[in-house]
Amino acid sequence: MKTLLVSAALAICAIGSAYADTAPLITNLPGRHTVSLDGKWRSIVDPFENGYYDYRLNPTDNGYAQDLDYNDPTKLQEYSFEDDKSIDVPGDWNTQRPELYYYEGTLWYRTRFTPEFDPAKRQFIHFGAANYETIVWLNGERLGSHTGGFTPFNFEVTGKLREGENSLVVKVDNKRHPEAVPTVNADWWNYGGITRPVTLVETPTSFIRDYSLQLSPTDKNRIDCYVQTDGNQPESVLIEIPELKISRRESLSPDGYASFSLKAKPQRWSPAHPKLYDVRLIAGNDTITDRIGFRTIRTDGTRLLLNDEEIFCRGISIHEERPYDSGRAWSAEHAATLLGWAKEMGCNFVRLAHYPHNENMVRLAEEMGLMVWSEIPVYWTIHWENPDTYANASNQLSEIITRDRNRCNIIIWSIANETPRSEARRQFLANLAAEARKLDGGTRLIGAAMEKDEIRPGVMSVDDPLEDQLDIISFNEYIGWYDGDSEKCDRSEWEFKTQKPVFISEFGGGALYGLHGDPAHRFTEEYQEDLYQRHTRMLDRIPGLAGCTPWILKDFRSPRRHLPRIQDDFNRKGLISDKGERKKAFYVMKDWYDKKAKETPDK
Ligand code: GCB
Repeated sequence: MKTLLVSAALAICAIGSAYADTAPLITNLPGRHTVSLDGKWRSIVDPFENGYYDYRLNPTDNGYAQDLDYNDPTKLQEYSFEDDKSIDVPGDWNTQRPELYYYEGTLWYRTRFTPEFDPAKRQFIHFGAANYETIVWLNGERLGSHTGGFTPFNFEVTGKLREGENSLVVKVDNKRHPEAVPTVNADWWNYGGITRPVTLVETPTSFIRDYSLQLSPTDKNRIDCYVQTDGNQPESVLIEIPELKISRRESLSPDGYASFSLKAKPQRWSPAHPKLYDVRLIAGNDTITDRIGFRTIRTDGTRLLLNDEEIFCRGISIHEERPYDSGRAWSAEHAATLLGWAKEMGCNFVRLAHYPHNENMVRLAEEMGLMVWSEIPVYWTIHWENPDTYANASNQLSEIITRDRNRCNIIIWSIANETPRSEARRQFLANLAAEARKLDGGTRLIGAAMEKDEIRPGVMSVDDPLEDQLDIISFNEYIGWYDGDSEKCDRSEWEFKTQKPVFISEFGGGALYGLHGDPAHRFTEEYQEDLYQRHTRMLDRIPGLAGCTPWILKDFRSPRRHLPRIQDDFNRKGLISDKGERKKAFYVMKDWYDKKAKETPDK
């Protein structure tokens, strides 16, 4: 265990990669001294990237990043942030202005802010996420760049902040690329912009950058820990968990690292008792706080064991979209509504599809007793043979594990969704699975949304070599929607070669809320209701079924859905409409989950 944790910490120290020309990631922002930079920023829409490339297409820092005021008509200047429209940060740009609804390209953001800061301390600017490629300048000086739309990143600005007004300029480009992660084709809206909060973080010269406290997977009376500080190192770190009467001082190595174990008998976190402990870490002048839960998760044959007791995952898939107006969700309020709907349906589990969701979702789910499947956007036709594509996926994986490693409710890291089978893909995903295990210290399961196979007429299974890399047999199947009609559920039987928990990561079908008719007619609520009724009966016949996450909680925007008056740019497979109305199938799923909760109660 110790070696695993050491290598995890070393891996996340790696900086300056092509995908993250950033400072090493600072974790647990809610537990630190921070100032929000959110609000109304200025913007320039720049489809030809005129503010960045000169007319020979050479990149320059001398363009819009310089944020010049336009007040001297004798000089030639062809931009100004002053007269353009403002834009909310955080927030996708697509739902803020009608002309940006389909926009894919570069948009420049600018804020001017006057921070209170202590020049004797260190400062960082942290982004919760920006989709997809981001370059950042402070007072005209380039701070760095980041690639990937759903993970956090930060830049050190110590010694770069001015007393008085500062200019922060951010270029965000959400163009799709074949070699990117995700690639050009996906079934969700490519919301662009600074989609999560921007924060100024102030720390002492030496501070606790990252840490891990997780129950040992093999000993329920042991908490395995590491701490990584940053800067001129203090000699030791103090960890306190007052409720467990733990107060432990550990020496730090010359590079600010300590790895150790604590003897403890914590009450374990579970959906029925989502117990979290107040934790305090102190190193030198730095103190941070967190609330951390402790649990184990493992498999035994086809059973999924949370804290050594069998659990059935009553789940639902969720896209990160606002509950009532379907832009990118980011706030605690959005999370409370979405997760509240999941709870209302009887869920104890959520699949946060198809990319890492904002931290509010994960943290609130933890408090509400919802287990989480966390996913990176390795989706469909990724370029398996391209080493840059791998480096990009691996960077996103490492950033999300770094952000969320202390969230005990995450029990599955999912490394891919419906990817076409090939040897190159197998190798790519085997490497990612190994990385996830290493970074995580082995405290979670590895999954992926595979696809089902009809191995004989009417007999369903999964025949995918990727399964060898995974802890569960997790897959999407759309019997009754993409595969036959609803009655196919009645005549489908299931068998699996291996003894692992079976997890259906997607099934479902579309319905427009309020469209009623014959259960044989697609897109009526009755079709979806009938499909769910037959489906739940089929689920009852699947050997080793340990959970499922039907597709999906709420209708979501998709550029692939063009049926007028029914889809209108929405994927209608939600059990709840884009306006928050429950469709009939919502209640079918709720009834089935009520039954499952009686059969396998949460402990
Ligand atoms: C899938 C994908 C999901 C789509 C869904 C659909 O298999 O994983 O991203 O949105 O099907 O509705 O077609």
